[in-house]
Amino acid sequence: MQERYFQKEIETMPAEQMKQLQSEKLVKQVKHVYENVPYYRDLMDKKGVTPDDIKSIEDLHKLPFLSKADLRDAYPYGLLAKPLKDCVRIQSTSGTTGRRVVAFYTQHDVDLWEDCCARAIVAAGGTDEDVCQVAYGYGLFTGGPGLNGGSHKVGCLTLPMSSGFTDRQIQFMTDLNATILCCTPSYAAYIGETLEEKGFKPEDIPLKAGIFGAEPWTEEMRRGIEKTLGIKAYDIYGLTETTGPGVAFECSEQTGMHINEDHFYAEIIDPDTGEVLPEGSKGELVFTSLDKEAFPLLRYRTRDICVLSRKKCSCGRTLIKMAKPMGRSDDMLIIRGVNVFPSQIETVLLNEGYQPNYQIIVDRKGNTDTFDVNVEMTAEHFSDTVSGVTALEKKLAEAMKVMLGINPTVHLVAPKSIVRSEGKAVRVIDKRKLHD
Ligand code: DLL
Repeated sequence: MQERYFQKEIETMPAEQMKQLQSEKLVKQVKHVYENVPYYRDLMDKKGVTPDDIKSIEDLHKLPFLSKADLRDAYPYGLLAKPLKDCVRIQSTSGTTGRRVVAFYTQHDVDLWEDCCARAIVAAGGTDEDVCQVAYGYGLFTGGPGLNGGSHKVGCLTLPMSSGFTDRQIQFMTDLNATILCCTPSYAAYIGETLEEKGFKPEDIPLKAGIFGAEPWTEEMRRGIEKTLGIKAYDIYGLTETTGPGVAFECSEQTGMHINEDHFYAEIIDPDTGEVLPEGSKGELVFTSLDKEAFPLLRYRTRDICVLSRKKCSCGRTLIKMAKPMGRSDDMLIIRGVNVFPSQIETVLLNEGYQPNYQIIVDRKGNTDTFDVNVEMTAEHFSDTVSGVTALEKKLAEAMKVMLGINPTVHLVAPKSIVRSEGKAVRVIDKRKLHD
């Protein structure tokens, strides 16, 4: 099949020309941020760097980093670089404690984000003849809105399903002959399992491709999904802070994801020292948005551990590639597609009058994550009836649901029964095998 591109000139641009484009955009972007974001201007002043010091992409390393802690400190409007009247949308994801990350978009930002998602859909073989079923969550989560917009740009008939209601997903998929499915890999596996239980064979399923991301998944999982659904499964990566899905996307070669580097410049750093590492090294991925207007983060530390490669790709795209993320340099977990920080659980426990003696246990049954939190009972909360304890567990689980957006099963356990560690407390037991 002849390879198709959504924006060929950019996607196949020679590296030198791309560098030139990135340099021009960066110089403008640094000025924009310095002039409009006092928070970042202070960081630059403290580092002794001014916009005049940034003459090309080679000077990027002179700029300070931003991290989730900065987003928390500057919450909610402190990193906004455009007047509110120019902003048209927010999206949001978990913060490390009670404050969520809120990202802002101008219409220009929404457009460039949707272009990125459109590139991903076209790379997965999508055209205006396709029926694209978007089963990522809609709302504050970026998955649904991002792929919805990309699907419109490609001209696919878009089914804005959101996630869940699996029987309804299957009904629409089969009645309307959906050809592309966009959702988390674990939900794709679940849909596949349900179709299989209902007696569908891969050849009865109209799908030809899937665009799956937002959480780590293995090659083994990819093969399983491809087999049950009878499709080719493509990875897609992104994060709310930079836009959402579509920061990077897989092509037919399926050996890593092309980064949309005309919009997002990627660096790999040593997570301990901050030193920029050469191409091919494993380290923390850092992104600079080169042309976003409202929420243009410069040198944002993603905490995703990854490797970059400029090896020639058979699809003809020249965009740099990132490997599947290989883990994180912080303690963020992704449970059922939702980002969870242990510190969020701790915040809830303290708010509810418990001690921060807890343990999170994550496992996977079939294709669904299980999420249990053991919490030590305190003297003040003590109840000697089973119904009393159940009510307390339910109340805690509800408070955690409000903080996290997903439901844990809470177990109140005897005081001092959670093993005390002599070093760092073991807060998380993750029994899933998500990394190859
Ligand atoms: O998960 C955006 C997204 C939506 C990506 C739909 C792909 C598809 P956040 O909720 O901000 O945004 O979570 C971002 O999720 O830093 C990674 O740790 C993880 N992540 C995202 N995509 C992948 C992937 C969305 N393909 C965080 N593989 C990121 C592994 C991923 N991890």
